[in-house]
Amino acid sequence: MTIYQDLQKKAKEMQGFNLREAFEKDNKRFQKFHVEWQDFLLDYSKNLIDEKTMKLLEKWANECQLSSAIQSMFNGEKINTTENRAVLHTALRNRSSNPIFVDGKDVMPDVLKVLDHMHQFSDAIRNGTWLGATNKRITDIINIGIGGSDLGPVMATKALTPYCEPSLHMHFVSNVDGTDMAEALRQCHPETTLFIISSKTFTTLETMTNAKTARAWLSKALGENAIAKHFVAVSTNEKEVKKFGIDTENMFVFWNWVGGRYSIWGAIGLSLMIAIGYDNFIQMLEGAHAMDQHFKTADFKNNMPVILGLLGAWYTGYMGAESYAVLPYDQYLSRLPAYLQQLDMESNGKSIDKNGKIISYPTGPILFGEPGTNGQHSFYQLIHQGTHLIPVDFIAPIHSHNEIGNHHDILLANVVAQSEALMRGKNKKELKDEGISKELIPFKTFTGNRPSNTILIDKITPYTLGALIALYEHKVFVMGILWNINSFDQFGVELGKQLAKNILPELTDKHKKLNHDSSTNALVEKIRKMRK
Ligand code: G6Q
Repeated sequence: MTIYQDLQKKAKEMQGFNLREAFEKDNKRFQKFHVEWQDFLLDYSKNLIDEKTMKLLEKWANECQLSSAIQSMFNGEKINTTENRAVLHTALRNRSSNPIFVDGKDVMPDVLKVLDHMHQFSDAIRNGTWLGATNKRITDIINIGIGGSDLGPVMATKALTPYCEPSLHMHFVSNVDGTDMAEALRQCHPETTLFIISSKTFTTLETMTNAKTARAWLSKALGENAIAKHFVAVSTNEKEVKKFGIDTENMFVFWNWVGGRYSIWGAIGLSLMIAIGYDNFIQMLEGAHAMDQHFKTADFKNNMPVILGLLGAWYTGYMGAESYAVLPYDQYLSRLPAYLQQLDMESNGKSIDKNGKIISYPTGPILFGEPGTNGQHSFYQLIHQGTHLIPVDFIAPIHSHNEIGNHHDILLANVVAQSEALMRGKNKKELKDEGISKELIPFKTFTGNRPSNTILIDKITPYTLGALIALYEHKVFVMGILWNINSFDQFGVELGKQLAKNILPELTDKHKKLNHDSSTNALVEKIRKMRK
């Protein structure tokens, strides 16, 4: 039997598995299925697994040569085969003195040079030695970028609010919808505003449109000569940056071996570094680097990203789960689900394997989430009583940055209670004992047996946030290896960049002949007519 057949057989067997009974029968269940690493505890005992399941999943990982795949990534091999690129976001946070080679060249000197450039610049903004064109201090920073050039800084700036310099106001403009830009500009004054144009390619329609609008706004107020003091760029494309009119002295570079959604660790993190300061930014890199070491060296049984990846692939591939929820019990982590949505769904939303063959098994799940306890008052209903199997990751810091009264105890009580309720459910007998009438019992019954991981972290700090993001990056990597897909390209996203470019001239030029299907033609015609 192949490992896939073994796992299928095991999944069938697990149809009769009951989590509540498993806990009742084995008081060492938590002991067996949890890992502690630094300030993190991963409790994965409330999953639809037994020891044999984990053994088989590990065997699967071994058959896929996960260990050597991990080494290949860290060693800078060109594992992004469709784009012939290395995948080295880990080099951006390499805090060891070890060199990392791409095409025979150690990339670390350049990585450190950019970090140093970011350090100088962010310090100058923070301490007021960098002034605007009229010699005023910068008070507002607008990061213009989208997707991977936006979501990381947005999420982390929010997550690390307690570490942000309160006199600096951070804004993030991503959408080409003029509202996004208009609302940011409304809050800013040209003399005290700095724009960071963040785009790996420096050709993305949304970002370049927003950047041009920002430039027009600024030069209208202060003149073209003011641009140099109010615009910097983060990009891999020096030629386009120059063309836009930004001094390359004020360009922060990165490289094509950093994927957009993995780019927060380097120059794309400039806005974040300005907000939290260099030392905190380095702490974030340290945390991620520590997680990298854990991922590289821990055996699979004690390896957090490996365990999360194996479980994720188990539910998607064998247990029929199509979606998956990430539920942080920390208001500062409110953008984490959106960030992970891109990380997971853009990386593993693939239906072609590494050999170019159509895949016959399910891959990347649909990820969603909201902070608790808010989500409890809306979509948790479906997780508790709906017809879908939705594995959950609960994430909670044990200490809050805002320990007011008993708020945090209430928050923590909720997260623990939710995982318990999903696991145990509530049966007829319990409902009867509570005095629930016979007619209502079916409605108030909870089947339980609904899986969750709980990740407890001492506190959300730059260090632990870095480790947490790296944990999920590596989890996604593990799943990609198990499914034999390239987690590092994104042709679906690139398609979107092309399509609008074709439609745009058709909307503005009403004489252009339309050659689409009847629906697309009609939509274009309607818009042309109404926008006269
Ligand atoms: C990330 C994606 C995508 C990308 C944006 C922005 O992995 O490829 O989200 O980051 O499309 O691209 P630019 O940085 O080139 O503007």
